[in-house]
Amino acid sequence: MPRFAHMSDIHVGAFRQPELRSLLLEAFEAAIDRCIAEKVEFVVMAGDIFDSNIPDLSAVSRAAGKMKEAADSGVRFYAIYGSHDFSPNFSSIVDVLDGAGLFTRAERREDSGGPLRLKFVVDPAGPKLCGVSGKKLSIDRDDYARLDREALEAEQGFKIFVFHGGIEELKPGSLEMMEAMPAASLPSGFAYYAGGHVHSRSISSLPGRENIAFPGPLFATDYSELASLAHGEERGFYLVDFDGERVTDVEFVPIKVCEVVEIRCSAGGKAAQQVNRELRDAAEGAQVEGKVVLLTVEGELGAGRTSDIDLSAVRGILLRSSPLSVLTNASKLTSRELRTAPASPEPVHAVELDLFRREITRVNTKEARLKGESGVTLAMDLLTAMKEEKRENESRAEFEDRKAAAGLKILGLGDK
Ligand SMILES: [Mn+2]
Repeated sequence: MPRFAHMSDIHVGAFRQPELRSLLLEAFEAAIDRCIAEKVEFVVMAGDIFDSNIPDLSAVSRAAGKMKEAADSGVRFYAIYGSHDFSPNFSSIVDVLDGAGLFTRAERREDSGGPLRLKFVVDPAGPKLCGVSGKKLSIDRDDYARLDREALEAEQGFKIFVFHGGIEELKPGSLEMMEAMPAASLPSGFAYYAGGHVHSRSISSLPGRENIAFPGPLFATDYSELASLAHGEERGFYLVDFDGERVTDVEFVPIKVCEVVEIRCSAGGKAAQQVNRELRDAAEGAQVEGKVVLLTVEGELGAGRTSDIDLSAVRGILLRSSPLSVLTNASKLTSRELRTAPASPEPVHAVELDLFRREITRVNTKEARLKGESGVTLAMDLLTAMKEEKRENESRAEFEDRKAAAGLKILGLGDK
């Protein structure tokens, strides 16, 4: 029985730490090795193969080398862009690999501005693939609004639709804020819907649309996803058996490249020295050799400042037992002392407000909300949003996306 593999959201190039970048590549290599061993006809990659449009090139080179190895043993690759590796203005590494013949883009548009027509790519084993790439800030919403679904539904044969976006009816509870589209946006009657973008594994069927699958990442792409690994979440990809007409079996193939452990300390109501002591004790007792260690401190300190928490000392203790990597996260640590500090108006804030109030009278527009005090509020909100800084472990693309989305939301131009 012929089979194909479905992966997504691999995010090659994610993480600043070389050892984590390397683990991510190991996961990719293990997945491709398994595809070769299982003699898959082809691999469908549903977007976000890379963490940005131009990721770290040594990571790209290692990933491309593995794909070449698979290609040499007869495995074909079909890919679309995701919101991370797509760029509206610049070339993406996906274009480069497409140009080099390493994979085939599953999105073939015949776009003349009217209805969006897609062409099928026919794999030598018979399946017909088509898809819509994920783009930035839902430019793809317009694609689905214009999509000529009837033509795609009329096509005969074993069809796979490749897409990168959440489905409203299937959104996991943990991602309820995620922007999603109704299942009706997808053409009906395909044998398999190879989805990406949702970093949480699921496969489900809805009326008229069977096998809507999201494999999620092969490893992790940030701190919180590493934490889910520590708490037992499995990551991997789907292996799909098919006959000429339909899917006969879908198997989840777990990929595990390392152990991840989390040392979590709640600082709630405690003094800084006590938290330091607890952290040191936890670090002394932890079995961390050869593992990725996450050190999470959260909650509101009862006494002392957040800067009194000495994470580097705890890190030092952990490093003595040869872990693969130690990551710390105190982004949810606050202190009562800081919160009850006298609230004096921030001088910078006052200066900005004053400046906007003076200048708003010169704004020449018919839009009422851009004028007067509401215009000032809008300008202040926008300025605050644009001052946001890049978070630890956030990629440049994620950061830019987040910032642009925040700006559009304030302007009332998007709801992401
Ligand atoms: Mn992704």
